[in-house]
Order: sequence, then structure tokens, then C-alpha cells
Amino acid sequence: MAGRPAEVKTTETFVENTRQEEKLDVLPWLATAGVLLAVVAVALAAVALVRSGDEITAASTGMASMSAGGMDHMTPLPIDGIADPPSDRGNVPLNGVRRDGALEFTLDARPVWWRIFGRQRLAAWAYNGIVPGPVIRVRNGERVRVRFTNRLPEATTVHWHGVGVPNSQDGVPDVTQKPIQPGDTYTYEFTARPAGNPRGGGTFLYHSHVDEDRQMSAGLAGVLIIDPPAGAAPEYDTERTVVVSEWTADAASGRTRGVMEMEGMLPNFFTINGKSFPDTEPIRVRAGERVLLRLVNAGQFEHPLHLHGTSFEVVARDGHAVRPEGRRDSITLASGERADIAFALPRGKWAFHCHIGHHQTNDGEGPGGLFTIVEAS
Ligand SMILES: [Cu+2]
Repeated sequence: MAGRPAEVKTTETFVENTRQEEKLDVLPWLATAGVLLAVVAVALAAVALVRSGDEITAASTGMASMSAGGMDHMTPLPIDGIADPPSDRGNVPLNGVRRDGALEFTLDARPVWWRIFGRQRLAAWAYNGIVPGPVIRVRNGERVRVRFTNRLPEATTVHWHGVGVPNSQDGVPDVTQKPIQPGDTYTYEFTARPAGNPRGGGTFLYHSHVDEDRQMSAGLAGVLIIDPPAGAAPEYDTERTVVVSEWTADAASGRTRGVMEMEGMLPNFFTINGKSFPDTEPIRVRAGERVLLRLVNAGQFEHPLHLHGTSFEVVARDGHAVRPEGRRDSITLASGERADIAFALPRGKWAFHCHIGHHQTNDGEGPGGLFTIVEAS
């Protein structure tokens, strides 16, 4: 409070001086009015600052760090050390090796040029060099060890989304572990059980927990399936996994940046299992057979996913079986959500797509993006 009178007095003196100059000069009254408004605004801001003391100081600091972080998040990802991927196909099974009482998996995160359709490549950060990362599939109760190496130019961690890991293995930077620095290796170990439902099983995911809008959007996500104890879940003739995501990228250079809700920064590429239509892989099934589709939203935006040709039952949400809730033909998944849907299709080529038109485009041109065909033969 002590500083207030002095500051206000200074401002008033300044205003008086400005008024005297106005009498001498008839021309720039408009400019002077502008200066006056600015001066009043500064004075009001100064008064508000002093009045609110510590509260404002804290808020200002928060805003300052937020805008600095925001700038970082808008900057394209570094492409240092970027290489061609080991394979053009993501979401493929990862083999584990049994060692020291656990099923051991080797995982890394590395920058790769990832082809999403035609010759369009994007700068991706990818688990084992593929987008989405490889599928880790284990039985409920299995001891799992993941030796993870960070080959990115920035720190990262791996979070086991929905899995009942010990707190120390949860992958939250500066909360449960130090961020894993470039070049460093970190070993995660846990028993495969859904969090809060130790006898269950279903569709989970693993993803970076550092700057998710940048790192997950650049490709750092993969599916983790925990199979429930034998006989605890219905069997299907065919099952497939569908991971949807978005990218904000410069089409010409392939440089990618964070995906966030900001004017002029909306995502412009959309992928199913790492590819955009027309290069999305068709889902081939037999007419009339019972199909389980595991739907995973590894992106930042919501996607209302719609299947043609039949209706389906939602049999699990977020890796947990749900009671029958009636049939439907669309389901909206928010960021990080999963749904397992079951259906049988008559013979034909049935579209499966996000119902938002913008999400069925490639850099503004359609058809593209989140669209694929379920081919029942
Ligand atoms: Cu969508």
C-alpha cells in the first residue's frame, strides 16, 4: 500500500503535462487522446497491481511462465538426428523376452520421418521408430519389465495409462520420477493389472507424460492390452485395434508442432494407426463373424467415430467391461479414452470414419484423414 500515493501522483503529473502541451498544439488531439487512454490504463494497472499485492504478483508470474511455455509448445519439434523409420507400419506386436521372472520388452523413443499417405512425411517422435508405437500385450498378473531408452533430443517419460502400476512406475515427470534425459535408459517394472480392477483386463495405452500436446501428437503413444484371466471375457472371431490421432504440421517441410486448441493452429492431418486415408489400412473381416474393435484416442481432440453397415455394442470403456447399454452406430472418444465395440457385418465395404468433416481431410483436402473401410467378404 505504501507505494500507491507516489505512483498515482507521478501519473497525475504526467497527465497535467500532457494537457499543457495540448493547449500549445491544436493538431494532434486525437493522438493525445490515445496517449491519455494509455496513461489512464497504465495508471489503473499500476493501482490494481499495488492493491492486490502478492496475489497479482503470483498471477503475473504464472502468466509469464505460461506464455513462455506456450511459445515452446508452438515451436516446431527439433528434427536433430531424425532418420527413416525401421518399418512403414505402426501398431504391430512387440515381442517380449522372458528374463529374471519377468516378460521383458525393449522400447525407445526416437525421431523419424513418418509417412502418413502418398509421399507426405511428417517429423515424428516414435516408440521403436513406428507410429503408433508397438502393441505390448500381456496376460493379467504377468510381471512386465520395459527397458526404455530416450533417443530424442528432449527429456521424456513413459506413462502406463490405466494400468495399476506402483506409484514409482507411473511415469509422471518430477512427481514420480526425474524426466529421462536424452541418451538415458530407465527401466519400468510392474505387474500387469488394470488400475482399480486387479482381476480385469482390456485396452490400455502407454504414452509420453512430458509436453503431451507435443510429444503424444508427434507419435509417442502405443497400445497396451492386458488379457483378463483365461475364460473371463467373451471370445471374438477377429479383433483389430484402431488408434486415432491428429497432427499440426507444415505439409511442405513435414515439420510438426504441438496440437492445441488455438486459432490458426488447428490440426491439419489426422491418422488411423499412423496413416491418413487413402493410405489407412482396410479392416478385413468375414461377413457375419463376431468382430471386436478396440478404439483408442491417442490424440488431443474428440472424435465421434461412426461405423456404416450395422450397429454395435460397446463392451468395454477404458479397459473395463461395461453392462450392455443398447446398440449404437457412433461413439465419441475424448483424448486418452478407449472403447471396445463388438459387431457383425453383412458382406460389403463399409466406411468407418470420424464424423467431423474437417477430420476427414489431409491439410484441408478431402477425402482423407480419419476414414477407412471395413471390408466384410
Ligand atoms: Cu475427429
